[in-house]
Amino acid sequence: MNAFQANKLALYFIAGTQDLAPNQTLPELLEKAIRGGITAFQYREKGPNSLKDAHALEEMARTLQVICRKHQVLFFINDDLELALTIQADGVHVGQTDQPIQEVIARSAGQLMIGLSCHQLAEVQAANDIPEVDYVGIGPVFKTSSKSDAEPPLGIEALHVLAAVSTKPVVAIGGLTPLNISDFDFNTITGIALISALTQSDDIAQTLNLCHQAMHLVDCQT
Ligand code: 3NM
Repeated sequence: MNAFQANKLALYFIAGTQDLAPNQTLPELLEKAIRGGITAFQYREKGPNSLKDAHALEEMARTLQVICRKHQVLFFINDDLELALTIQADGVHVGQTDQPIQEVIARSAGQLMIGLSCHQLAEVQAANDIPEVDYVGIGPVFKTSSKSDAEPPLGIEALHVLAAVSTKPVVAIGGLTPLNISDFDFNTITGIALISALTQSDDIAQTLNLCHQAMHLVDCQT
């Protein structure tokens, strides 16, 4: 991952069918988030109410990928290496209990960027030793309602301890809002990943604008 791509981890939106409110659609939500200035998107179908049908899933992934490409937003697939390879996504993101990272590396052979979730020191240190891992997701920082099997919240201090150990770009995740990221040190944290702060926002542009301000990013709304 080059510096240009790492910068694009700054505002990282994650969503799947399970995260939608009754009258939302993923393409519409993604378009709104892109207009608000997100720089990366991860398509994540997981848990109750997620899309299970492989054909429908690939079709949705391709639709979302087209939208991301049009706006130069990085497009990641969560925990589905075959789909990421089939559609030539920008990257794949895996957790510690998903498909083993060495398998992902062996199969993707430089075709995909790779993100890995880490929750503790040993995992961050192990990721440091794997050159093919492009960035780490560290969390959950706060309590989250979007991941039923989430680890206990780390809190801000532990997040920063882990981020300082990481030699990779760090994307913080879990319960993040424009308000609670204001104490983050964005010299050590490259980006923030958001699900519910955006899927449950009444005004996505405003929410992202507040994130921009908290992160001291230059305004990149379109
Ligand atoms: N991964 P929200 S927490 C998908 O800790 C995910 O690895 C986590 O959703 C981790 O922004 C999480 O709604 C859910 O809290 C984040």
